[in-house]
Amino acid sequence: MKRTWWKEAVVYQVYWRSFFDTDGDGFGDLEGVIAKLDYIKNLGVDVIWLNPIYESPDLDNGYDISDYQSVMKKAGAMETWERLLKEAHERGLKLIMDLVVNHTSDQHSWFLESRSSKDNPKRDWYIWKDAVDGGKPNNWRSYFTPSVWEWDEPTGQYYMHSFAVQQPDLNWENEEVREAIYSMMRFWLDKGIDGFRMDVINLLAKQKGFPDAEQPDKIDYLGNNPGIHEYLQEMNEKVLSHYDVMTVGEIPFVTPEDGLKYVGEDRNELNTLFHFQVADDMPDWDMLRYKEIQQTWYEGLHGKGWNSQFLNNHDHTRQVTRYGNDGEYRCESAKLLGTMLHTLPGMPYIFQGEEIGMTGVRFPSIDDYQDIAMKNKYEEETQKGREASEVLAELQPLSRDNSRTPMQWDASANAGFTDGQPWMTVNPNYTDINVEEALNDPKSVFYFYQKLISLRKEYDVMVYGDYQDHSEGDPHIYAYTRSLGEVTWLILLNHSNEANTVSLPDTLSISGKELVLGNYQDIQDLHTLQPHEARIYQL
Ligand code: TEU
Repeated sequence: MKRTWWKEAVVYQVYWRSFFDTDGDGFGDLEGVIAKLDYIKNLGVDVIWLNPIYESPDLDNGYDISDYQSVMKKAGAMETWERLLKEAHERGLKLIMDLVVNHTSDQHSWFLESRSSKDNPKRDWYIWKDAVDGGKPNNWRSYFTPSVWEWDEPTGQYYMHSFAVQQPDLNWENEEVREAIYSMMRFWLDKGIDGFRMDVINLLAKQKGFPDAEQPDKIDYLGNNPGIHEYLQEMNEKVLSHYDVMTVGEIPFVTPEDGLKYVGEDRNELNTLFHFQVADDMPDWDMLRYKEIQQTWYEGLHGKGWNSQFLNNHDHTRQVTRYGNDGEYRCESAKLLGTMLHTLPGMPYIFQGEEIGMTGVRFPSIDDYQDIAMKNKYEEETQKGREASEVLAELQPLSRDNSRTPMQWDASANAGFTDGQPWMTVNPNYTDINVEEALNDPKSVFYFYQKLISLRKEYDVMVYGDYQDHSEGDPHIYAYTRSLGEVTWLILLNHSNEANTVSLPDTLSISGKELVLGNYQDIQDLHTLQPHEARIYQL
């Protein structure tokens, strides 16, 4: 496959509001990201993905944008953002921005105009429908509410929102909308950014005719609809192809077969994607399913398109808590998961704090939570008469706030994140798990990640090597090779709280072979992996 800079890159996601606060308002800010650029650089990553920083009422943490071309006051000023870009580039770091164009905030001037009257020129910029039989146009559910339709009394129509009521969906069928978005994209690209992470980009095209869904709760009908590829090809031709940038599309409900349509190199749409088969099919770890997902995506994209690897982000519970061991074997587990993500085919994404093995949280009361998705669901369920404590317990494990607690910098008050009152409660384990601690410990998760990333720079087998699973059917051990030319690497992972034995074919004998990296100081037995042990061999 053609070699490109972004295929070789490791991305670090900065959820700025929880990263580092420099002005004491309790929110992280862009100045805080600048202050920590050397830390990010030291990890060895190549690209920063910055969550939305645009002007916003901030009901969905910046994913409800009211002005695409200005910076949210909480984050800083345009001048600060420009300095961030400059300082990142000076350190050889690239910067990609979140592009949220399925919807805007209901406070965006476009929507204010659109809802002002039925004959406003921007009426058609959003999706307006008449009532059907005196009720909603169809039975579709939104991500955050029981219906995608919200009644607008003054103009007597419903508008569509795939997320919160305050996030109306744009009408991509309207050419003026598309041109307005393209011009906004050029605005940021001309400032010198290095690409976009595209929020729910496969939702832009809606099902023709808006028919009722057979299973309204299974909201996959919101995405991958006819017309989506025409929009993305147009966006590519009119905008992206004129810049040397990378794009990663957030693409829920996608199979490898459909995924290729978005990232196939001959398709001129996107470079790479986040699919959610792992997150959606595996509330808890399921090794057999995970291997199957890796296998089908590898076969689907091999030689034709590029995948991404991640297990957590600002929407998904921290990986050691959700999928690994955040107790006794927290460090081993964090290193094992890191080894896996950095050695499977595709670009690895690190979510801030992952590199020190940060964990999820369980707050005692719903009032301690901020996540609009969780709060709406809590409302919906308790209003049905369900026991509040039961609903809370059900929502806690996957609450998006698990990953949104402030970055733990040191053991001082508020984990060194802010001098003020943090916008979200700090995880109480910050006294043990923090950056200062990690940087002082040569055996920390941080230095292990640093090593993984530097190996990627040194050995292109990690990036371009063919993949083969040698552990099919094993529920704990994951053993696979990556090979490129003469070089073969064997990765052995024991994703278990118990020791387990590996059985390998003779062709993959590890005796006398070079151990490139491992997460245990001593190997007790060559063919027995200790709990959460991870090893990389060069054969
Ligand atoms: O998230 C969309 C989203 O919720 C899904 O991609 C979900 O993670 C997937 O279907 C797996 O279940 C994006 C943003 O990341 C999120 O923070 C925003 O709230 C949302 O879009 C709306 O903009």
